[in-house]
Amino acid sequence: GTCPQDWMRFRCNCYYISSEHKTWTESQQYCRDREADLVIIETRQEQEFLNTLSGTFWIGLTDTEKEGTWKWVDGHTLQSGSWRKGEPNNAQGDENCAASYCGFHHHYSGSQCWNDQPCSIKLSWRPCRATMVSHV
Ligand code: 2F8
Ligand code: CA
Repeated sequence: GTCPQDWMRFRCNCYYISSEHKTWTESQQYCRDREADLVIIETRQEQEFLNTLSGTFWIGLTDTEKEGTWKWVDGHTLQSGSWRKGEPNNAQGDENCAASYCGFHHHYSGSQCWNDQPCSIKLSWRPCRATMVSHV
């Protein structure tokens, strides 16, 4: 299989990283326009791969539908998250989108580094993940 030009491959998925700032919803639209979606982190290995990219980014996880029930963009309910200690805290009652800060802030070190944030803030970059295009 192959990934499109400028996309990175990890195992069976292709990842597109952009440096623009966008809100969670804008980021998702950007991904969907590319037949992808915000990243769903399915394994520890995938989280570790994303950590090597060392930035702050939106992930495809939100509790907009029902406060406290975190769902991936494919509709699955989150089983076990990698939240930072004390998160998600729904600060100011307005934090319904999840971001990963692993490898970015020193105080978000280790692998427990997700934080819920207002969906309206603009994060610097986010990975889109698409299933790898395979050629038979
Ligand atoms: O201390 C954690 C806390 O830090 C900030 O609030 C003060 C974050 N807020 C924003 O990013 C807007 C919270 O999400 C975070 O929980
Ligand atoms: Ca928070």
